[in-house]
Amino acid sequence: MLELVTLPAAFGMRNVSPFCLKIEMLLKSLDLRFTLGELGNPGKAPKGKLPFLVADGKKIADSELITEYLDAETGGEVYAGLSKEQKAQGVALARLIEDHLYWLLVASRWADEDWWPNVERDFFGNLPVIVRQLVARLARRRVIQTIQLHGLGRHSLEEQKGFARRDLEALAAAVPAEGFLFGDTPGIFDFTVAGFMAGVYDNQPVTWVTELAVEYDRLRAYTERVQEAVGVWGRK
Ligand SMILES: N[C@@H](CCC(=O)N[C@@H](CS)C(=O)NCC(=O)O)C(=O)O
Repeated sequence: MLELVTLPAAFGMRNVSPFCLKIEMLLKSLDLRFTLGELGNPGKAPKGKLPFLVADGKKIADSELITEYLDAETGGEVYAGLSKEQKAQGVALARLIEDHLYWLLVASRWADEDWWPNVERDFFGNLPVIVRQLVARLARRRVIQTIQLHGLGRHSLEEQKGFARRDLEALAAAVPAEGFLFGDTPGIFDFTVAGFMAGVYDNQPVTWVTELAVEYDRLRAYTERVQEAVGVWGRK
């Protein structure tokens, strides 16, 4: 039996982490038996981030390493049927989403003064009142420093919106108007895109990234189509 350890529900989402949702979709599509576990403090995960997968008593951290593990365990089912070129496109899309647009989503939640109280409530709300504010503020400072180190945090909000718009435009052009990226059924790279966009479209209340993303009907319809096809939704 496999256990996928993810963040608890937040912001109207059952599974709020795009990396966790991607793996949940993948496990379901591979027809593997698994349970979902929750960890409120990612600092306690093997690499300080979620998800991790518990398999045969071993903890595998990082969604890409989990994907590689599952591919090996299933005899190559994860990437089956993908050409070298398709895999290259999928990896490029994953990098765009997970190493660029993701940080803008993080900024829209953690750095936005108006949105921040939602993070404090949903991520830190179950801590004792006496330490809640302190722990939340320290965590916020660390996340804002990380976005600064990444580089995107050094831009003005208007400039960040420009970067997000160009990412979303690229994604909207990359996904098909019908069906899935590379086949008749959704695969790992569809789960990467849709797992991420589900959290952009459905997080409550909307962030400034959501406000930009709703302009892209094709991307929204595709995100719904993938969730529907695999039977896994990010929202509650
Ligand atoms: N490269 C990792 C990224 C995972 C990640 O950033 N997870 C976030 C939740 S969406 C996390 O645990 N963040 C906690 C932290 O950075 O302290 C993966 O693909 O699994």
